Amino acid sequence: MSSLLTQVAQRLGRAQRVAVLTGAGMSAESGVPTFRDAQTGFWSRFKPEDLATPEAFARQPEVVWNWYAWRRELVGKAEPNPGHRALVDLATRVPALQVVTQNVDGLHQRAGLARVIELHGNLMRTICSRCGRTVETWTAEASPPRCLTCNGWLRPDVVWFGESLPHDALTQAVEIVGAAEVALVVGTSGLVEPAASLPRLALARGAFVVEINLTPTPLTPQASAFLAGPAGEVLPDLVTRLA
Ligand code: BJW
Ligand code: ZN
Repeated sequence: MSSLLTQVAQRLGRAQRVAVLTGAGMSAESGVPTFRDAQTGFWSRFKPEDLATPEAFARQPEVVWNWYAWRRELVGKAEPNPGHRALVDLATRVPALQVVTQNVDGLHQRAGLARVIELHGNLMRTICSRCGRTVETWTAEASPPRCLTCNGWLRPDVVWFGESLPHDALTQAVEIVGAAEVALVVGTSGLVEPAASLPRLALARGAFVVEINLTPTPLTPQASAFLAGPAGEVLPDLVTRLA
């Protein structure tokens, strides 16, 4: 493992363009449960895949709104972990490094990364499900609260199953991953499309694709290197070896 880490660090040290694709495992050590982790307490009776859909919101708007309100509070209290901070450090050492995240928690930005491509939106933003306006404040009288402009239900500004990803974010992600010499794929199960196809695009374009995860995923057999371990330990270790 230690010589593999050194080899990966050497690749990173030589690279001009590095893309980093992150998933929920990136924030696990900040105390944010991953998407496919068992939920705790009241929410253990629900499957996230069943809540993160427009159909669930139409059927049970109160349940879906309250689930996101609970997660918003959790993320608000969470802090970036050593893995997030290592990527900020790495960004200062590589000529062009771009993080593309599936996470909706904003922890990369809070760690100090100026530009992050968010493929699945951001939990901390709220929009109107009818007129699409971004809404900053609302009264907590109803769950979900109503838009003051059009009376539509408010919802989190995230991408649910069956919804399109933000066009610009996806276009930029494809460009960046397609042009990268090294791609780090951190803490994602690789089950959700189209994000799951990005590492394969990098491989097809000849990039050195490094997967960092606790457990193997469908990408692992194709990855150029698999670094097993928590992102909050592997990433700082990797950056230390760059010198
Ligand atoms: C650690 C760790 C540590 C833990 N260190 N590692 C092609 C084929 C089949 C289906 C489709 C297809 N194209 C589109 C679809 C449909 C669908 C889809 O992909 N379905 C699959 C489930 C089969 N995709 C969509 O609907 C997308 N829209 C779209 O494509 O529009 C056009 C279209 C629509 C319909 C049909 C065809 C085309 C939208 C996807 C939106 C995903 N949204 C969510 C919810 C966001 C809001 C919220 O958070 O509530 O995004 S779903 C959820 O999954 C969330 C995540 O960003 C995403 C990915 O999850 P992630 O990050 O990989 O987390 P986990 O929990 O799965 O894995 C954690 C990993 O970390 C694990 O591997 C752990 O081992 C690891 N780990 N601790 C390192 N410390
Ligand atoms: Zn509205």
